[in-house]
Amino acid sequence: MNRRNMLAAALMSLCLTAAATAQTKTLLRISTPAVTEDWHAKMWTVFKDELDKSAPGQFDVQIHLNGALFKQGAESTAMARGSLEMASMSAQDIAKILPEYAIYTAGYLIRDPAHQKKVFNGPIGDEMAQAVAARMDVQLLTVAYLGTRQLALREPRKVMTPTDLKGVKLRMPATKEWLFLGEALGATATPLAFGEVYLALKTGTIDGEDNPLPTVRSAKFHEVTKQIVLTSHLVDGLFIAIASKTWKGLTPEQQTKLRAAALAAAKYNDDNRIQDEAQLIDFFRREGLQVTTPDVDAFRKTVQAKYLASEQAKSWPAGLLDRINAVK
Ligand code: KDO
Repeated sequence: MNRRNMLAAALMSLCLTAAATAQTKTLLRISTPAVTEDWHAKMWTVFKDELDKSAPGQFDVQIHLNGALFKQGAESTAMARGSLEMASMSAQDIAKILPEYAIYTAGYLIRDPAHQKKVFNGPIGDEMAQAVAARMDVQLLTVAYLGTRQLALREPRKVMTPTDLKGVKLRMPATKEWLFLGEALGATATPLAFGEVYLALKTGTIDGEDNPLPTVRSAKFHEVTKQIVLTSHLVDGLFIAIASKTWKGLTPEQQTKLRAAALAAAKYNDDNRIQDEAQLIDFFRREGLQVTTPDVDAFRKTVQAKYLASEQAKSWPAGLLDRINAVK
């Protein structure tokens, strides 16, 4: 064999080895509407790094941000159909298929991040995870704190109680549970995908939007809003989820490692978001926004009353509300 042939043969065997390795790796495509700078986008890199360390060469983790692979809300169907392996799912995504769990979309239900962790990473959360696995073909691995949702308005106004939001076109994500929340707050809820919010605020198609403060900053909504109203109406969470088909194809050891990587990712997200939420009010004020505190008790009372009187409350599992409230 001359030198050139030897080189070609070496190259060929390298390619074959690479192809064989790629084939044996489990593909994990991840899709999220989150923007690059948001903690719940960055947490996926933590997930990937953890898995590459604990199970080297076993997984091919591909992260797709900005809703580039699947649009917001389409992830769970994509996972069930086998065209996506992982995503973060909201309670609203779950409620589309399991209306009884719309309870978790209710304003002023979860009290704070610690309450959220205890509810979802304990027996109450396990019940929902079992129902999700059975009916949606998706395994929920853990909850990640998305943050406490506040209002961001294009033009400043005095907002003390829900009545002050009358006529305000408040963008909400496009499902009926989200729209219900916007209306319960007293506003006119307007459905729009997350990726379209910045432009809609800029052009005035909407008067405001609701999101946790870290997202307001990472999606740069503060550039196109003048006031933040600290309603704290939803302690929001996302569930790190994997398609059941993928999950069942893993060895128990791989499942343990994958769950550990998901927990590490959630912890990274939670720690950073909680720290950010404590600091961002000053940041927004420095950026020239008004940050105001309404009568949160008035908002809580009105919103809770609307949920309790709603049609959806009739399908909440008996006793679940009390059990959630009793978690300390
Ligand atoms: C949003 O569209 O406002 C929302 O905050 C809803 C969440 O459930 C989640 O989809 C989130 O967007 C995206 O991950 C983008 O941050």
